[in-house]
Amino acid sequence: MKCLITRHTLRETLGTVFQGTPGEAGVIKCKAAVLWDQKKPFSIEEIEVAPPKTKEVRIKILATGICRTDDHVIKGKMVSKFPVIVGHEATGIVESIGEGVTTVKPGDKVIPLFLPQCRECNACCNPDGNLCIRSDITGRGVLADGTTRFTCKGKPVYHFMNTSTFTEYTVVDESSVAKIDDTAPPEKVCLIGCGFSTGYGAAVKTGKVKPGSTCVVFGLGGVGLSVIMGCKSAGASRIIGIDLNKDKFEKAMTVGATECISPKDSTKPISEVLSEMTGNNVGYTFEVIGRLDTMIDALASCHMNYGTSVVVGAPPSAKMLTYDPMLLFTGRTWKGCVFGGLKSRDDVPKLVTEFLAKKFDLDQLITHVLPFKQINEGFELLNSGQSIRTVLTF
Ligand code: PAD
Ligand code: ZN
Repeated sequence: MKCLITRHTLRETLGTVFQGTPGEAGVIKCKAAVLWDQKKPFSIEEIEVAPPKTKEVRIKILATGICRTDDHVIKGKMVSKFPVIVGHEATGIVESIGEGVTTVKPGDKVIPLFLPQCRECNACCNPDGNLCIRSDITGRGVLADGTTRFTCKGKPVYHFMNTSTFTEYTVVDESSVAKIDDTAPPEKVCLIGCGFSTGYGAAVKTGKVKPGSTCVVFGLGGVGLSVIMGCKSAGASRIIGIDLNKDKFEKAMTVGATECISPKDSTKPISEVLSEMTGNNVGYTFEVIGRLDTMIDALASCHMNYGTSVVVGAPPSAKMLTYDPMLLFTGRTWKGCVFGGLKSRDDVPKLVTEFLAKKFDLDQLITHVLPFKQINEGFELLNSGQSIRTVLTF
């Protein structure tokens, strides 16, 4: 797709790069997939992308993955303002920077971060924290200064979780972008911006899976498969995958599951089935679906005393959970994590380097690659259960 860029000339190298003084780039007109309202398809529109203000970065997107969290916005399960540009799992090239930006420069290959790392707030300063105060998990839909950089047909268009990657160009705060190795393949490492890191981190960082343990993963989508990869790399000896869709089992076994079951195959509660299968020895469970009933199932399925259960699936907005406190009284640990508990700006470049060193394989997660303009088809593949990750390329 062609972009019309005003006020400055372009250089085509790895991407489109503004060579002038920080803060002096012009408005970019480009194509974006706009969601005008919930429960509506994406509409490819021409939008205006304002230049980056102080401490902001404008990025040309090269590739972006489709994640269930984007679909939660379409379905109204996650709070958002409309119109909005969603998408949060991408690789891009820095096109221009605002004043005061020091950690990236035009031409750098980067991953936008839906979980920022300002390196100043309590969560960023605590070695165990990662939920930066600048995170937009409540759906404000604006950058740090309280405004948006997108307009379409004269109307402001909202941002999504500090990223908005279903567009040829986006603007993010400097705290929401990490420079990565220049040689990284964009259509693969985009998954490190969300799905892979969320799942892998949930196992190694939040769950702290121990060697020799038994792990159970509820939900075998892109994030669940990444949990399996994390459990395997942490040395788990048994990894049981659970999904209603048995078509997901083969891939789960390929990435490290030792067996897979469907809750539909037994009339007994899944916690009993798992207890019988393992001799009552499930060390870790991970809920990677985003449903209240499976969050309780996962909690009840880990060992009543030394088990740990991690909520990874995004909870539906404004829903409450009722559970028997005896589940916790006996000693279980119940945790959750955003972005796998990882510190985004520190850990994303390291994961890219580990990927390049072949420590893990992202190809297993990518089932489809489509041109950006076929975004609606990408979501149909997700909703029909056919895809793990579809990557859109520009
Ligand atoms: P996905 O939809 O590709 O995978 C979910 C899987 O769960 C599918 O294979 C379904 O068949 C299966 N499933 C659905 N219902 C059930 C059920 N009742 N019992 C068993 N299996 C079932 O999604 P994904 O892998 O992209 O994302 C999974 C969740 O993780 C989703 O809620 C998403 O919003 C969340 C997420 N959280 C974070 C985070 O930072 N915590 C980041 C990214 C995604
Ligand atoms: Zn995601």
